[in-house]
Amino acid sequence: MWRELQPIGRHPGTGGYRRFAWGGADLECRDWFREQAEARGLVYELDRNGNQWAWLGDPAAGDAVVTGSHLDSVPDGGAFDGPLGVVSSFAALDELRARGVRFTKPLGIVNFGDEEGARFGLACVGSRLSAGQLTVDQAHRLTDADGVTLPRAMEAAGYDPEAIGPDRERLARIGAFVELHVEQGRALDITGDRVGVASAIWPHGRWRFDFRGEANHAGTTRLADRHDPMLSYAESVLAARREARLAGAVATFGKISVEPNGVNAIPSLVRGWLDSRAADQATLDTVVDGIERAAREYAEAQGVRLDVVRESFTPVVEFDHALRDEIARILGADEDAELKVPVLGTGAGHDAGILSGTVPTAMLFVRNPTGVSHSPAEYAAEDDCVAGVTALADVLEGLARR
Ligand code: HGY
Ligand code: MN
Ligand code: MN
Ligand code: MN
Repeated sequence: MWRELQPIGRHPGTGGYRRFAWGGADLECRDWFREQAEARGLVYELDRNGNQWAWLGDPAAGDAVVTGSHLDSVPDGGAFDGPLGVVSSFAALDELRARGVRFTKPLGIVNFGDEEGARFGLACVGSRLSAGQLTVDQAHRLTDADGVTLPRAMEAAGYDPEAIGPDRERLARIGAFVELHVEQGRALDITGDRVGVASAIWPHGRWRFDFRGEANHAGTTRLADRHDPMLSYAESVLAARREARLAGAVATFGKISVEPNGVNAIPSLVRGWLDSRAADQATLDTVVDGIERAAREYAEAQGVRLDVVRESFTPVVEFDHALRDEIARILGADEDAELKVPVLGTGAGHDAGILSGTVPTAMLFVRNPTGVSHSPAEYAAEDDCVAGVTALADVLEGLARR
């Protein structure tokens, strides 16, 4: 199975790790999902939002136990963020069959589409649409860097964009959703554990800072006469690091676009996208307000106009405590429920976070000794991956029997 993970994770389709929604490599990963499902005699389904499902038993019976994750990636992401959860789901099913487990409830495996939001800028599009957290109109307006809208991209991939919308009936038939994911940090490496259980997802969001200045000649314009948005942007990046450090939060300007983007032209417009996350809402608000306040001061000093748009936001997700504790017991908590299995929070968003408002949801993390993610350096050792599969199989067996 792990050999299979590598090609899926390092898809050669578009330069290795570029598995963007509805693009070539993403579609080939989707084909791989369907092949894996059909090879196991599972009933394959594509839902109205392009999420893929593989069923053992009839989901209409309800109270299904579902596991899975996503196969798309960020630009030059890693081989494990997403694919590890999907591959482990198929491997866990194989293990349960090998154990001779009889399933009293439907068991589902899901690949949620467009989790990273790398192409259209919004994370978890597939799960947000199904959970009704993204309207059809908002989704139809999503546009990529080449001006291709989500509907056009879906159509080009042979999917019907008019079909998208809430899928609450499908979600109502799920009794528990468990997403296994590579840890995007080093907590398990520090405690020396192979597998952990998630407690919560930090509140996080994406803001677009538009700095509008005055295009001019880089060589002939006196410094005193410049209204250079790049300067205001650069000072705002430093402010983001300062505000985050002060608050014990994180803030990243990870994406920028410049117009006219010429080496010898003072820009007219610099767009910077901020990703900020914190352990609680109040802290996140403090950090982002601080960054915006500093950015406005810098812009004013340069005679630059600043507009800030909040493009997406995910409130704190506290995973279902009863399900989390049941999973911890299944994974070996001792009699007095002292959790042997580490329980850890995460700053990374997940489809499980989106679903948690609708379905009892939990997450398992697999140790990542590098702690690195959203980079080719992301890693999970094979024996930790196998431990993750065994843990997931134990959890699915326990939940399918309750
Ligand atoms: O951005 C995130 O936290 C997730 O990997 N989509
Ligand atoms: Mn990710
Ligand atoms: Mn992920
Ligand atoms: Mn996820």
